[in-house]
Amino acid sequence: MAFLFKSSAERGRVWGEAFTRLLPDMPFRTWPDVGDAGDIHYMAAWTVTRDLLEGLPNLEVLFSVGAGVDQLDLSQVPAHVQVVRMMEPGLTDGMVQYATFATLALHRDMLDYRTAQADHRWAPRHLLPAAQRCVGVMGLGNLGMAVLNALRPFGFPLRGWSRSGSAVNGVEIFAGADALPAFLSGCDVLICLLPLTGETRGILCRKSFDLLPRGAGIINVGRGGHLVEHDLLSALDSGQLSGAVIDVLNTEPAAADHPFWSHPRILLTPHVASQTRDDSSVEVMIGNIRRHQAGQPMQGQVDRSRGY
Ligand code: NDP
Ligand code: OXD
Repeated sequence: MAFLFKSSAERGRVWGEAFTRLLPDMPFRTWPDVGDAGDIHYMAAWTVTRDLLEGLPNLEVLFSVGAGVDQLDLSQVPAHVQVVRMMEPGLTDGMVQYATFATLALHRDMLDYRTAQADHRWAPRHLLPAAQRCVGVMGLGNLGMAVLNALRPFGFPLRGWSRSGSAVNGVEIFAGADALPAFLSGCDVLICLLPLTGETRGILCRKSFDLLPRGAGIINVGRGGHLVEHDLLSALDSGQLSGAVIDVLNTEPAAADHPFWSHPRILLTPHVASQTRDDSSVEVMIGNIRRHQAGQPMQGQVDRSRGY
């Protein structure tokens, strides 16, 4: 029984060393050196193809090397293969840092100061107390919950929206599509931490922006497919939105002429909000392999019918 890794060669080397140290009985192979394909029962990848999966007749579990699984294209994965997303402390730490930074950047008018600095203008702005700026998080999963917990000490009123509406201490919760307008109507800063599914694609669109308080800011750290990019540009032009921090795009990397590069009201980063940490990822994955071999549920198991 062997494990196949398909991502960058450098990461394969690092993961291979840690994996072999922790689970020496299971050979670790790095794609494209698959060896005897019939041996492969477990695999970790960022993306896969139908051809590759069809060549692995005994594959039982496919681990995403990221928190999201949309990039795996679940329609290509045979129904009997269990899919597991990454839930590990390194990813959570990175996302908490980035979402906190982005919220504070919008709250403390950093887009205005960036422009003023470029113009050599000394232009102080009125400081709004945190208690007067409500922050809303879409998606109350592993990452959304951690972000809300990190934002609590700043004193922002907090709200959260998800399908089931799980409770979070000190956060006003909204559940399901019917509650989306009420949720949005109070968010001065909106953070998207949803998975990309058929239901959430394009959710950051003109209709949603119009429901936000005028002058709100948005932070997209989910997936590029959540955002309708031209709707963001229109909402910024009209003043309905005052700024955006964007970490993910529909097409990555951004083309040289993408309008977000030079937009004064957009802070753009290259899909770096968070990254899997090698040591903790391998430990979490091996814990899941052991659970699977013991017939127990794995952490982060994806419900294929929901797409996350
Ligand atoms: P989880 O699966 O733990 O949480 C997903 C949350 O979204 C759940 O609360 C779920 O609701 C909610 N949700 C899903 N569909 C809907 C819907 N239709 N309506 C309302 N709520 C919905 O995911 P994580 O927190 O681990 O990760 C979230 C996403 O963050 C990833 O899928 C990935 O796209 C992105 N990401 C981006 C990174 C970056 O660097 N930019 C890094 C890591 C992740 P419920 O609780 O009811 O099930
Ligand atoms: C992830 C990501 O999903 O890095 O983990 O985007």
